[in-house]
Amino acid sequence: MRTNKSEELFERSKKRIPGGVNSPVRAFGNVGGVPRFIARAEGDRIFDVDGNEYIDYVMSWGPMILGHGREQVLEAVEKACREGLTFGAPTEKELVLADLISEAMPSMEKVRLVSSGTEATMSAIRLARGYTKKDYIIKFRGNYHGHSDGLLVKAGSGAMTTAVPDSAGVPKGYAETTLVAEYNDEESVRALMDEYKGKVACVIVEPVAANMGVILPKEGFLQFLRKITEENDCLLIFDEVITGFRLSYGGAQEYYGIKPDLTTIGKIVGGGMPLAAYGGAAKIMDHISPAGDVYQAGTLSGNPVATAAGIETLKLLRDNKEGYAELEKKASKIREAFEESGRKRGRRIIVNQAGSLLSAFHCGENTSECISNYDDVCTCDLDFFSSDFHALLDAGIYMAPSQFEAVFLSMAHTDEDIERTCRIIESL
Ligand code: KE4
Repeated sequence: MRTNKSEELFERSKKRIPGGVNSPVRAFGNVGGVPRFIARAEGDRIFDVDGNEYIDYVMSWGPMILGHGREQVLEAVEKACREGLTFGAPTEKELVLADLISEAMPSMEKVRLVSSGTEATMSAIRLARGYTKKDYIIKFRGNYHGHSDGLLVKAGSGAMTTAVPDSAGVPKGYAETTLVAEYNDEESVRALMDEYKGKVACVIVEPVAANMGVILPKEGFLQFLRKITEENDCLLIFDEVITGFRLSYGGAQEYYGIKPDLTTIGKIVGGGMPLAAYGGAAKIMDHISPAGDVYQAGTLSGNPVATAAGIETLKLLRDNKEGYAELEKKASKIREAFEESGRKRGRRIIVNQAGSLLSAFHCGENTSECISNYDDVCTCDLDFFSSDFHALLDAGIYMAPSQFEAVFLSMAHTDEDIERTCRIIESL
């Protein structure tokens, strides 16, 4: 496969852009090789600058659930562009989108539109602290909520109760009020709640973890979080930036039947444009400026082009909810192909799947029988993963360039392309 144009662009980009990319995971750091510079996309396909064509299973990390270039979305965006890219003033589209979000996820009685998932989670955390007047937050090791300082932390080895910054530039003081628990480990949450009794503002969780690969909540785990937050008078925040409109039209909260106090969404809700949101009960959200004293703002928040894309995307999903069952069936075929591929090679590949979200964990010799937390993920064989990643890429199958990400399908993935993908996976 010729990749010299991507190689040349990557070398030049590294001289102008840190790491040659505008978001780290795109640099193929986990798998090596040349990141493909993409020229265009259509349906379930992407085309790189060397003219290579791939079936796309990244779908821009989740937003493109309808596939690339869905006509109705493009038309709405083109129309909005002609009416004006941005005004910095309220528009009817923002209300239409907020109504659609609230109708899909009734726990989001009030909604604030922002421009990225990071902004949504950062603002929801500030709101939880302002509303409860408490400072500590609990997050889970291996959960990713964007790159705001207080969320960019994970427990240091052994120090599971106070975090150490995961990134340079995050002052220790910023991380000290971030407590880190273990995903699927109720005792680790209970211990923190007891140790910091009366001081915890919220628990923020990915209801299905998808940033250490896909890890499903154990039976009762989410219900436990709902109960222990109510008992401790703190808020439960569902970070549904990935699961929102992905697991089902109503997201994980509909899929699992749990009502969080606050929800953050992104990706799909913007239809491929920079748009995200956070929301919850009016009694909480009315603490947000200018209604209340928790400040949050944004020049391009709810801009007319992004809201046009989001409105059209949600309407198409709302009016085609049976598409989610189809999507899950396609994902199951991919899961079965990866499992078969491991069996044929005498290797273990464990695939976790929730709805159409899945990850194929390439097991190491010490990997346990199931992958249910961060420590399990760390036993995977990253060389095995990256060898399969590159074999698939060379065969025209574009999967996430990291063992710690998810496979994203779209409603544009044809049965033929799914079959073709399965054949290639099984031939690895
Ligand atoms: P953004 O700021 O990237 O829009 O959203 C941050 C975010 C928040 N919450 C969850 C659960 C997320 O998964 C994300 C971002 N997801 C990654 C993919 N794992 C985005 C890809 C990237 O970082 O380039």
